[in-house]
Amino acid sequence: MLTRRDGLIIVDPQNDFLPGGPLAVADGMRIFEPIRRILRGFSYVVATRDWHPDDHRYTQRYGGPWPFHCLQNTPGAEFSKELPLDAIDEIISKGIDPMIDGYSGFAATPLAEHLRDREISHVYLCGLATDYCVKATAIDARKLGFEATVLLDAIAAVNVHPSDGERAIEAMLAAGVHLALSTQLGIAQ
Ligand code: VGL
Ligand code: ZN
Repeated sequence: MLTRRDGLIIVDPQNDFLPGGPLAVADGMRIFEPIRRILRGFSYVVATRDWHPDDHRYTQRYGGPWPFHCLQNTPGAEFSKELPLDAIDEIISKGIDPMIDGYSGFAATPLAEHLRDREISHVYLCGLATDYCVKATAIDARKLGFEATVLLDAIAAVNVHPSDGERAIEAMLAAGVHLALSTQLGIAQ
């Protein structure tokens, strides 16, 4: 059973990562049904958002790997309409510094402080994308001393290479991240 020390982190549920966007995760829409089902079972829910300036060094214009995505204050950076905004307690913007990738929700953000203020010791992670921002956020959570569980049915991978999602899960396991399904949390339906 979940307690007040458990928090939910929804990583980057933004339009640009969904079908039609410049960095679309093919089966990205799959995250929303489980997210809506479990959201209200958590006393603290954080959504992170990729929030890049237009001179971000990880965009292809500057020799980086990515097309322009999640530019600050553009429709592509908005949360999907599938996400119930009223159930989000905190929005964490990341990727603002043009020189750092900003994959992790903890990179140059107050996320760890917010979690500690709330005495959250265990974070559950879902969202986009498994092989970048979910992975980086989960591994950083472990490094910062939090228990971390990734919800396998509420994540989806970019898969630039076909097995990237699986490799990301292996890397998370090696960092001490637990795996679970949204249906195993004991949240009443
Ligand atoms: C992401 C690539 C670039 C993500 C963000 O949210 O996983 N991936 N920026
Ligand atoms: Zn990005």
